[in-house]
Amino acid sequence: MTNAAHTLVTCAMERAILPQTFTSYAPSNIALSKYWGKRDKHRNLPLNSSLSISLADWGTKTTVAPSTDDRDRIWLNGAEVPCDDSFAVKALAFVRLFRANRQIPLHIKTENSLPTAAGLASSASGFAALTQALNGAFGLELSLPQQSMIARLGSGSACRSLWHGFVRWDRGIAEDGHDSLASPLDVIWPEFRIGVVAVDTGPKAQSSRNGMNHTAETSPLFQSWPEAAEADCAKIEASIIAHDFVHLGQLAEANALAMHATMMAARPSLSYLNAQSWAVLERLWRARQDGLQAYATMDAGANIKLLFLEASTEPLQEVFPDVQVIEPFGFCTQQTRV
Ligand code: 2P0
Repeated sequence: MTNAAHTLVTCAMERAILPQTFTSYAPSNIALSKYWGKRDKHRNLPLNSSLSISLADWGTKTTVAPSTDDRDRIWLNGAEVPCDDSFAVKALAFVRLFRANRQIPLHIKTENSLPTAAGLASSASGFAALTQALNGAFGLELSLPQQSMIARLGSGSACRSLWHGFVRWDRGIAEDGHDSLASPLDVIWPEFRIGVVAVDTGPKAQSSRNGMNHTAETSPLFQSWPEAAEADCAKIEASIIAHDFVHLGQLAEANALAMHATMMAARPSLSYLNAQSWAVLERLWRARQDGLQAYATMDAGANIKLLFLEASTEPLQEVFPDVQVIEPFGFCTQQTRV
């Protein structure tokens, strides 16, 4: 069975130059309409489309350079990682896609600007930045949509991290995955804000990949998820285009809660949210009754992300003094060949 992304990289590598040092940056992203469940686990092809907002300067910077000592080496946040560490294994397996069977040892340096205390996953920005850095280092000149398709093989949500702003990942229908890639929405919403309320910053007990598969395989509620999530995605896109914040917030919060409901109904039950997460949600719901215009979304972790507009920043900070505020449209891009 063919894999469109794999074929694309293999063909592109036929015109590769000898690797040159290249640095790239990709933002992390948070889904407003979630990806949860795959129709193909090997190609990371989703059952439903999803839509995210990128997190500006919260992301990953990666440098790919030719090896100076004839072997692969990898660094994370300044410290060298052993090649048998799970982080290095995943990254090097992805790099192997580009190298095929050729001997091209590389040095890879990756740095996350996501505050550790925010407890946000960095695999989306990590694989997006690595894809861009490999594309640059080998002079492949792949387009961003092509890179999105390739980044998806590292981690599904990485395909949405090739752009800033709102990004939609179309599920596609092709078996080889050539139509399952992301594209940016032509919408700028400078007042849009994300607030991160950190609840648990430790490693999660269950990876999102395992949690997603377990839910799809065992949860009776999962049967209705793909169709409902596809409909949510279309409605959320329409509310963004219309700058209808209340509708967007209501839909995004309901979509996140529905995703968590499918997990809770899994057998055995799965919950990434803990008592503190629910306490934050209850505080939000009470504040909303008192007039605060803010909504929540939650992923495969205990932390709560709040959606609000600039005008609500101060009242929101009164309710959540520790909230970390992100301005998704206050970004700059970095991409340099050294
Ligand atoms: C999302 N999540 O749309 C959803 C919501 C978590 C909850 O994408 O197996 O790490 O590598 O494709 O991309 C996290 O899943 O999973 C994720 P793989 P990934 O953001």
